[in-house]
Amino acid sequence: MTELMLKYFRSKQQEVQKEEVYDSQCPFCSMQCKMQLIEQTVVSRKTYKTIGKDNPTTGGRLCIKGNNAHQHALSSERVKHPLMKVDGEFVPVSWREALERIRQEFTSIQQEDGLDALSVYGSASVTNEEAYLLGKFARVALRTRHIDYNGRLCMASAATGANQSFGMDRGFTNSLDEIPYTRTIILAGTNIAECQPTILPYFEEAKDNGAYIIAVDPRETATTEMADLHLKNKPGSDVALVNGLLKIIIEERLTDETFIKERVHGFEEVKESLASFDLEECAQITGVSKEQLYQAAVIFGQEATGMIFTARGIEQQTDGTAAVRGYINILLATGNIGRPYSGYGAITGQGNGQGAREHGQKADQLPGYRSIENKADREYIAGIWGVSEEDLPGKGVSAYEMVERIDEGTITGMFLMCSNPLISQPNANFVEKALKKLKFLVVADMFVSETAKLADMILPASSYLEDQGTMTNVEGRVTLREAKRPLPGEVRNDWQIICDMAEVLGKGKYFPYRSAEEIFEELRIASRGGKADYYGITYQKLRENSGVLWPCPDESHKGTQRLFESSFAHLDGKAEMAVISHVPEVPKETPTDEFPLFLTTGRVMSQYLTGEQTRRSASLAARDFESFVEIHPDTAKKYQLKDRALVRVQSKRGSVVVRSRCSDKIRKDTVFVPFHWTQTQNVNQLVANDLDPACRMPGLKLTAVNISPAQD
Ligand SMILES: Nc1nc2c(c(=O)[nH]1)N[C@H]1C(S)=C(S)[C@@H](COP(=O)(O)OP(=O)(O)OC[C@H]3O[C@@H](n4cnc5c(=O)[nH]c(N)nc54)[C@H](O)[C@@H]3O)O[C@H]1N2
Ligand SMILES: Nc1nc2c(c(=O)[nH]1)N[C@H]1C(S)=C(S)[C@@H](COP(=O)(O)OP(=O)(O)OC[C@H]3O[C@@H](n4cnc5c(=O)[nH]c(N)nc54)[C@H](O)[C@@H]3O)O[C@H]1N2
Ligand code: SF4
Ligand SMILES: [Mo]
Repeated sequence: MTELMLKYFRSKQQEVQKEEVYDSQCPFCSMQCKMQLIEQTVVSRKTYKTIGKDNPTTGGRLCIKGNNAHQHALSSERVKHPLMKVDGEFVPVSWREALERIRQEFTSIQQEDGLDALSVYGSASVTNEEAYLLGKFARVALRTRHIDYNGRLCMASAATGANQSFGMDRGFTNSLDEIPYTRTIILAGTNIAECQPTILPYFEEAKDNGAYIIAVDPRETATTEMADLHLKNKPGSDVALVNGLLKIIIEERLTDETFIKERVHGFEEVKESLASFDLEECAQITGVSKEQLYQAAVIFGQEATGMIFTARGIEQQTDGTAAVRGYINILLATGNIGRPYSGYGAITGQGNGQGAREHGQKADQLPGYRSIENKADREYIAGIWGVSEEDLPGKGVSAYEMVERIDEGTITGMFLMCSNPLISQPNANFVEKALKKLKFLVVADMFVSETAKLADMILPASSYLEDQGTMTNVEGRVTLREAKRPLPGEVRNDWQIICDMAEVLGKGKYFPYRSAEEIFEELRIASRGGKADYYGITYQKLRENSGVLWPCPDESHKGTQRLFESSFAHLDGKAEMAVISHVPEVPKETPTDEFPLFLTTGRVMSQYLTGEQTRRSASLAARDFESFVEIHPDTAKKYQLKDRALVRVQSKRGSVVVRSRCSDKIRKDTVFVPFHWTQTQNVNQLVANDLDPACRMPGLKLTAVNISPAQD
């Protein structure tokens, strides 16, 4: 730095009259990068900057979304008062008025339509404390069976698959720091380069150390570019693909017989089921040549260690659970699990995608990954909550099925926290029609989201800078998000909003908490002895160790780096291989004359989910300010479409108009549209509502469509 520059910076520093530093974690993806917001006051103007902070998972790295996260949190569009809809317009009201109205409406709905007529729709972007409390609120304060959350659209198949195969579901079986030392990696339906950018150095290091990377994706992405071999398969063909790979591994005698004998059930049945599966047929279904299938299978089977990572590309399918189980089959058959540098990872999506699926927000679940249908589990949790077991409701229905119940008229009221289903649910036109039928919809959000516009009441919720609590990141590490920035206006923390609603409903004695930490202390006990055991974790321990990997059963326990080293979580300690069929139970949409192309959906780096947050950040919005359709140039030509022109993409259910981006990186039979935009660009108007029978997740990644130049 020159003398002149130094002088300039010194004088700049002197101008800073005040500096506040707020510790937090990124509000976006599952990496949960630790960060600091630096707020400087210069003369009377405030400036803001976000910087990364060192931690074991991301080492201080941030991606572009994290760098700009404060922009939406500080946006003038934040909802700062409760808003009540009066004659179609939102008017600010006091918390007292808002809560009293909620009491009246919820009480009358339950009197008229029954306890189960009220529903709760939660999120995996809230803290563990809030996810836990929302489950308790539904069962104890409302006494409804109907609670589910946005994770049903996200990770339900990964969770179900892991539970069925291993007996337990922590997304990553190994900590991230093992990745650099593995010999082979399969990345199936994941775009980590855009969706979890700060994870990349682990994979780059593996590559530098000589690992062979195989990617499975219908598109070339920044992630597949890293791969040595890219299987550019047809959308929705992953079950056939994994069956083909496993057949080759078995035929080439690359299985680990000792491991199979000692630790696995079901191998013989799987082997038998694959005997009649023809690899020519596999190549035809998947669109991947037999040579490439052999190359992938033999390299993965031969190497001493291997890891498989899956994400929404293979999971958001009506046979997503089967695909997850198929990839796990490969690991079990090759003995690549429970050992150093070998294991499975379902790459979590939302900030608390892992923790929020463990503590009772799911329709069939109680805290600590307990089951609402198991008598002993019910008794244990009822005891902690101070209610009787008989008073706990039973299992409810999944997120999309709740919308169907609303349409049928059996659910008539809803409390929705931290989600935007109008944009994120499939079959969006139906979802809108259904939500409009609700007698009373309460939405807790930071903004007037597309869904909040339909609400009768909006409650102003806090941002990541203002809401302390724990989040469980991609590797299963429980982390403490500090959040000291004062709440703006009348904004309240989500946990406080839940407690306030319980209070007016006459159930305040069950919700006496004064801080997130007090809730966590109860969660610890509620999870004790469960599969997701957090009992040994305290806020102090999280601060001292920068996070703890669960399970952590007692205070002297250091947390669990690697799962399944000596046994799996099923009762007899063995893992279960699964016979899976490439003919799904729920038929997939296949291209027809009328709708000849596959549509798949996903993400871009600068936008996050339904875009409510990132579209309010000037720096991020500027990068991608509108949706698009990625399309092969030959396909564009065939349908008389120009590059960068407006295109109508249409399915049986609706249509969107988006701009074409011609690229030979995508298959000729497939188009790709991201789902971050609303209204005429909301791609979920096109997507089918078929659900995976095992986990009730919609097949968001596969729709049959046609394309044409937009008229205007
Ligand atoms: N920038 C950004 N990052 C995010 C998010 C975001 O919205 N934006 N969201 C977060 C959340 S909640 C989640 S769940 C994760 C999602 O993370 P990912 O699952 O990695 O993201 P997607 O783009 O949905 O899908 C991944 C890839 O699957 C491919 N794919 C589509 N169909 C198929 C198929 O049939 N088979 C195979 N093998 N692949 C297919 C797509 O081409 C895409 O490249 O990202 C998290 N991180
Ligand atoms: N076609 C298609 N559809 C998809 C997907 C896909 O790949 N393709 N992916 C699916 C996936 S993986 C997911 S995770 C879902 C996500 O779907 P959603 O949950 O609907 O998406 P978000 O945009 O995260 O919505 C969060 C809302 O909560 C608000 N919010 C943010 N933080 C807070 C907070 O701390 N408290 C409160 N009260 N509110 C807050 C935001 O302003 C926003 O309105 O979408 C799914 N839908
Ligand atoms: S979006 Fe994900 S990778 Fe990017 S800074 Fe936030 S947590 Fe980290
Ligand atoms: Mo997600």
